[in-house]
Amino acid sequence: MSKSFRSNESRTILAAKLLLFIALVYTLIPLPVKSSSTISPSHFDAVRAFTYAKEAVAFGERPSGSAANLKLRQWILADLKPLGGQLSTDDFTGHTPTGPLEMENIILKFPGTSGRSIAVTGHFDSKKIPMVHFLGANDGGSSTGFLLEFARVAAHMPHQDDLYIVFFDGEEAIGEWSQTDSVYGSRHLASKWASDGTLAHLTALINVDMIGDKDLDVMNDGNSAKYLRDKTLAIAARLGYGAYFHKEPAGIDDDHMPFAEAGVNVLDLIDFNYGPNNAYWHQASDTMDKLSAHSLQVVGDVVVALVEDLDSQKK
Ligand code: 1BN
Ligand code: ZN
Repeated sequence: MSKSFRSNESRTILAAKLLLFIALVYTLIPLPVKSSSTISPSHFDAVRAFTYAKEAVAFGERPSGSAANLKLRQWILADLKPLGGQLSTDDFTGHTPTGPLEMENIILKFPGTSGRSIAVTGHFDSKKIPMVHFLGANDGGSSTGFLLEFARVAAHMPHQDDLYIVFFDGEEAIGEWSQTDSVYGSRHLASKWASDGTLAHLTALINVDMIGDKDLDVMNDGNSAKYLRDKTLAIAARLGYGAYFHKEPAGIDDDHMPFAEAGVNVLDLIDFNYGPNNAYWHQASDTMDKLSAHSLQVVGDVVVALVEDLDSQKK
């Protein structure tokens, strides 16, 4: 047995021990957890949407015309600005039962090349309810958080159509909900877009409302276009989210209606079953603890897939 053979042998053993040590170290050190936003920039990050909703709700009661509503608008605009795209405001006077109120929709557009457009919308105002500290975490907060995160996704999404993200003011009625006392922002924008020709290019408008409820069950709104409802159900089933979407249609009034009445293909995604017997709706109990990031993830994934599907269509 030569000396060199023995040293070769010990070198081999040493190398094996070293490899074993490296393998052990690798199994013991945890890999950094990938945040969902590092997976892909066009992935909807519901934790971010939830945080945005919480931040919006922290502005307090935010009815149209209030100081908090104005501050919230400034905050939304500041958040959207770095995303690029064409950011604008649509200022108008809402003629309410208690007098005129200055209101403002916020519009972000990512122009495409197809000559067609898709809009994703929701409201940021909260209802003013006398004697009630109404924060509207789900009703106003969830749509605001959702749209801020969707705007970030849209900024990274390959698209042929113009993508519009619209934050409506004045969704809530000042008094009793009626045709003339409700959806001030969407009525104003539908009329404006009809006049300036934008509406003629709009192939779909997807409105979200009250989509943060922990116990998510999204309506199959009978006032929405059947083909958009069917696409939504098919996408939800494909993503494993079928259980969160009602199959039976039932109609509901919301910010999509002025566009539906103007002939646009619309879809309203709303969970109008908030708390036992809808007990949290328009109540002081509509607070952040009733919401979950998972519900925002379900709706976010479905809306992203739906927009991708609609955008890829050759019409
Ligand atoms: C949704 C949230 N809505 C108001 N806040 C619209 C609505 C109004 C739904 C009346 C049902 C009845
Ligand atoms: Zn409401």
